[in-house]
Amino acid sequence: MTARAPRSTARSSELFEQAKQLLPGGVDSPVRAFGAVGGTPRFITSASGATVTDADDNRYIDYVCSWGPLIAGHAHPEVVAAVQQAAARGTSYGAPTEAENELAQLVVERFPSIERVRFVSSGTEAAMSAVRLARAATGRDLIVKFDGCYHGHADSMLVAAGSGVMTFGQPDSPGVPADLAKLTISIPFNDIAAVEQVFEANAGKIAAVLVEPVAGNMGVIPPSDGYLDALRRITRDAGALLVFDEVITGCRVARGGAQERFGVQPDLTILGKIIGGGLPVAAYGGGTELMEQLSPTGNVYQAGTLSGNPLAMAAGIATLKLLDAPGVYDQLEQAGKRLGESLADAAEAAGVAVQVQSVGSMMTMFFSDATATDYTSARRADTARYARYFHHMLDQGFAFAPSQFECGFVSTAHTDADIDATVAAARVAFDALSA
Ligand code: HOZ
Repeated sequence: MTARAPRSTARSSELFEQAKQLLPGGVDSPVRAFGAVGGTPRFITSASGATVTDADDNRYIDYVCSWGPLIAGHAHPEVVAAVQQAAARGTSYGAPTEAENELAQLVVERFPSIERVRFVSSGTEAAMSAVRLARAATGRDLIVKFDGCYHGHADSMLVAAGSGVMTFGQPDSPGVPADLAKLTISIPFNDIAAVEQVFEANAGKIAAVLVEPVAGNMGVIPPSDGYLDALRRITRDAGALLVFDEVITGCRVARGGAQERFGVQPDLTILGKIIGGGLPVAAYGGGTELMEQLSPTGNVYQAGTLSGNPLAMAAGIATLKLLDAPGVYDQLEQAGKRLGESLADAAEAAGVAVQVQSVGSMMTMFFSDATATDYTSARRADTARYARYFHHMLDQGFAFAPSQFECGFVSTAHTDADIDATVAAARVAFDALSA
């Protein structure tokens, strides 16, 4: 299915006006409101493979992919069938199911650092629970994170955060008690000296370092050479836990996530998105001794009515099985490379300064003349120019994230023809920007 250039946004506009009378800002998650790029968010009515269709019957090649989970494309027949079959057997039991064992098995065989896994319903919940476990296990309170990294919206994590809070230029949120925020120390990403200093200044007090091993919520910023190894060494020496937030990178940048790709094993891993195949699932996992400190074996409490939900487990199992087909990760890698390199060439030919930063099938094109290595350099990107590019692409039927500071995703449903059509549209966009 190809993109079809938008004819009208009348119905989406009408729905957005209606939504604003019902939902704060008309949305359930801020970046979707198009605040950073202007214009009307498209209300989606259906999706299939690499495309989404909106309420005005416009069709877009989609690089948002529900912000990452849909690595096999929208409404993959095997995922849909698995969810339908599960739904027919009941939508939730509040009791253990075999499907939880099956998805857990698929997770632990992919991530050697994970011997036990606990399923929850969102990345926020997983990160919040991982922090609680890390504090309990170490008997320490301080958490270190990195400016522009995002670990969901739990109070302790909304400190110099990325994602929507970065998009809207408000890295902290009212409502987070100062006494709680002061237990989170945020320092620049990709700066080993800053980590050493923070451990020196807070000896014996740091429970954990949380990191997106490839930053994806300030746009894609890969770790510099040796950075993740340094985090591993410093945390181990200090008796602190290293927590990889692989909500985006897990099962994406390699079968076993960033920890496989970069060869660094964390103590705890936070997963989400792909392991739920587009349904609300996240998880945290680690070694047996650590994870068994959770209730009911241990006394660190965390629970959830919809945890391990059978529909969500079914979608996750079907998705992870699809990813085990031969050559899937090579295909994703090649598709990411084709898109990234072709966009960079097209921008250069048009004289538009961009930095295409990608790891496998996740990518951000920063409108900037210098590489983004951390929050400060990411922020130098020209967001107004990104907004113009975004709308030129949307108008031609290609949907990217409505913020400079998010990533785009390629799925196994994106064909070479889709990517070539995207690059042809980008040439038009770049020419318009340089005119
Ligand atoms: N800013 C979120 C992704 N990093 C957006 C999630 C959503 O709106 O679905």
